[in-house]
Amino acid sequence: MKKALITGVTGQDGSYLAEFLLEKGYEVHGMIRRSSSYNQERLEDLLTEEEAASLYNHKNFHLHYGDVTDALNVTRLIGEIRPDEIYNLAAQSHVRVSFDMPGYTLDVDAKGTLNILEAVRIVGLMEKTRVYQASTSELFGKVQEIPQKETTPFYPRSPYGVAKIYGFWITKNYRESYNMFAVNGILFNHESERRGETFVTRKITLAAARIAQEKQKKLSLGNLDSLRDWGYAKDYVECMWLILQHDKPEDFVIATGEMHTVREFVELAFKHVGIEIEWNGNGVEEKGINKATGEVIVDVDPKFFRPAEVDQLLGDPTKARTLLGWNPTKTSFENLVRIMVQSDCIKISKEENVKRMFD
Ligand code: NAP
Ligand code: G4F
Repeated sequence: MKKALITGVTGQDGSYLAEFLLEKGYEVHGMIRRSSSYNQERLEDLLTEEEAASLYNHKNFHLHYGDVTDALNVTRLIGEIRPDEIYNLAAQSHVRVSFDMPGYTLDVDAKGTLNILEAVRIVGLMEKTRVYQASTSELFGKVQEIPQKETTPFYPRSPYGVAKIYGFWITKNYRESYNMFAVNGILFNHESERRGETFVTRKITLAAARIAQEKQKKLSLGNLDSLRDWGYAKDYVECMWLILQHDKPEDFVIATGEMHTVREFVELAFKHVGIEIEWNGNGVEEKGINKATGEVIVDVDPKFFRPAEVDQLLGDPTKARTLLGWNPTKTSFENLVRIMVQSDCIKISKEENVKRMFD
């Protein structure tokens, strides 16, 4: 039985990856941070009702307290678990927040990656353990060619992107210096019903669900013109695994090869709840109006603008399709938006039912 260690197991990707690896028969170890409040909601889906009684009783699933910035802890955990595969997904992953917390983002996203690689070296697992680093399309930032592929030069536009550049290069450096199987997945935006609520897609689908059920009046957003290559997180975790099963340690771009504006995402999300949006005005004055009622339900708030923006991202998944046999269009953009809106409509109506019980 193969052993995998996932850092960032409580995040969107970590929870899907843990499910995926358990299904493949892995013994899965996840690193969780100590928190004063419960932080394992995304993991609950992993468990049967019986197993849910105690997360720690799942036969092949083990959680360990840890933090990637704590080199001692990381080294001890890797030395004790001796994993065949490490998926380093832990990150301060919010681009806007990285402008407010550049130092912290550096510690987690850059130094944290070094701590993992160095731990593998120190405990003598360089030949055994394969390391996956969660790199990102934010490395391309101010894009130098369209679409972006493995050979496209980087030009990051945020403290997050800059910290992740260190993670990318230190992973490549350990591969070249120590002959380690250490690789980067350069993943473009991927979303799901488990996406954090302050990323734009989830903010939109939650708002569409709430506005349709009259629980919210208006959605305020930043840059509506921004273009992203959005895929489905569940499809992308499969690719993380495929990258580590490849016969050679290589870096891969993972994307759908299609991009859409934030505005298009909004239109489609509201269409799924039966609301047609008409746009009026430009820039900060732009408004999204409910065609049926004439109400303004979307506006622009400059507080959501970024000091430096990544205007567009479009990935070329040819290498992953050809060498890994991965299907980049398994879940279409339309279907992704539908899945997310549907899930949020159910979530909001459940919350409402519970609230009614106490009214
Ligand atoms: P996410 O939902 O924000 O999850 C991040 C995870 O990292 C959470 O489990 C978080 O734990 C954990 N974490 C944060 N700081 C940590 C620390 N110091 N030590 C240990 N764990 C820590 O992110 P995601 O969307 O799943 O993304 C997974 C990875 O892929 C990240 O590295 C992200 O930068 C990268 N990535 C994501 C995308 C995307 O579109 N989703 C695209 C490219 C790359 P808590 O739950 O305790 O906060
Ligand atoms: O959803 P976002 O916050 O994601 P962003 O910045 O693209 O970063 C995500 O994808 C990266 C991969 O490319 C990951 F590495 C990273 O960890 C993260 O998962 O913003 C998407 C776009 C941006 O251009 C932003 O300016 O949407 C624009 N936007 C417009 N209004 C907004 C909003 N973003 C957020 N979060 N909130 C808004 O109200």
